[in-house]
Amino acid sequence: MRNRISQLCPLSPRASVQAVRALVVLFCLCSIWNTSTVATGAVRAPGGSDVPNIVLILADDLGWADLGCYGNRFHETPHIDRLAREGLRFTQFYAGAVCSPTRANMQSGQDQARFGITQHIPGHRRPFAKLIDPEVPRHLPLEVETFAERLSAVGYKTGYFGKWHLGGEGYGPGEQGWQTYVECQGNTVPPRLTGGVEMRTAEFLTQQAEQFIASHRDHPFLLQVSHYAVHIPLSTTPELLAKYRAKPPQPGYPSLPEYGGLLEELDQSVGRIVAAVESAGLSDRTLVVFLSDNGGLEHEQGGRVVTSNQPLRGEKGTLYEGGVRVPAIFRWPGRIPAGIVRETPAITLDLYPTFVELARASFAPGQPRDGVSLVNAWQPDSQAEQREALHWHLPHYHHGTPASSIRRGDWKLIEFFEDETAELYHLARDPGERINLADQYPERVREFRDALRKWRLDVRARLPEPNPDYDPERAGELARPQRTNPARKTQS
Ligand SMILES: [Ca+2]
Ligand SMILES: [Ca+2]
Repeated sequence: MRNRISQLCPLSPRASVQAVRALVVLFCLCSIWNTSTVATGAVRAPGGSDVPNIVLILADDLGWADLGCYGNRFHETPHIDRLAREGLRFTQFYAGAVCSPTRANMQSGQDQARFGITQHIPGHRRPFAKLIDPEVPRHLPLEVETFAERLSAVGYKTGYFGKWHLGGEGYGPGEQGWQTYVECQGNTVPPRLTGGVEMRTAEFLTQQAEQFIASHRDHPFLLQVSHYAVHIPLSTTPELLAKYRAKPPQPGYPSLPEYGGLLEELDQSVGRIVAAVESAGLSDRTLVVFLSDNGGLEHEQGGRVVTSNQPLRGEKGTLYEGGVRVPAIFRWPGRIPAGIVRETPAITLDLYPTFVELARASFAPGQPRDGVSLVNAWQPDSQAEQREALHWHLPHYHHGTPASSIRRGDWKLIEFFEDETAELYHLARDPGERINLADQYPERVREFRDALRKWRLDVRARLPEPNPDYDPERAGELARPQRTNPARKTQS
């Protein structure tokens, strides 16, 4: 049985249509929810009782420096911090620079540049900027086999709750292997979707997750909870707002009460989802993964300061570390030793092969695999880098200008398309990317740029082009996407 609620922007005509559709679905949802989930779980899958349940909790726009276990002293995140104490915390885990690219690579196990989902869907454009950026497809292709589809094939029950951002009607979680799903956006869920009163989204998603876990305790399950927190527009409960307004700010840190409260809502949700796993008696059979989909947003468009990724440089929408390095924690009592901290780089692409390996599922024949399994990361002797390089391709204007980047070992190069310049950093000595070493190491710059160009050709990455309407005075102006020519641009 498939369920879907889609709550989109109230100003969009498409949203109005979907809201009406969602209202209809809601009545179905309320009446069939219990039967759809309870009826699924009498026996464990043929794979055996030793394949784990997998719970993936995704935060939205949560920054690398926002959590207590990553050093923050203003926010209170005891439940997420507890996961870190009881499991594995990565210090150099990466995602894409914005929402849809990360979600595309997570679900597909392939770099998002292969699909052109290198910007949030539907993207935005700057008609007078120096470059015209490639158009972003409106959805993840259905023919892509997601990890939910691969785990479904070996008997897992799959549930998806929250933000999707990989396509609208016909391209949602239900079309990509998620058997039970509720899709919603925003930090509140209106009464017409809850069937009662307006509800905080974190609370709503938590309730869906608790029900799903309780209903599937006797069968291997894959659960993804995709929170909207801590995405703007910021809001929180009156109680949490008052609590954080009364709290002394952390010196040198924005310490926004609305942000702190919203993050605490997220933290409480994590605590309750883990409690649901524990009360179902599934702790030692359940991998819980918590991470963010991109780096923290430091500035809203109007200039308001939101959070800080310090000591990292940059923010969401840039390829500096603050844009792509995210918190990531794995907890599985009895299998992952408590309190491990890994500095080995890893990336959201790695979740797919990790889950396929743990579930004893198989990869889709012929489908590229761009990540590596992280199961080795919690073995006692594991420190080795398993891949040659990590790559990012962001050929769009977001909080920076169009760029690509590559990391090999401790070295990272960012290539900017507007002026064809490059910056080179040594992340171990300079994690804040303050000292550009490009002039000192021209050979390394040449080598990295060649490797980046070769990778872009391999994944058929789309590139920006010179803009004949370029106007330096108006370069920052935004326009709604209206282009109709979907011509695929590839590097030549
Ligand atoms: Ca995001
Ligand atoms: Ca598919």
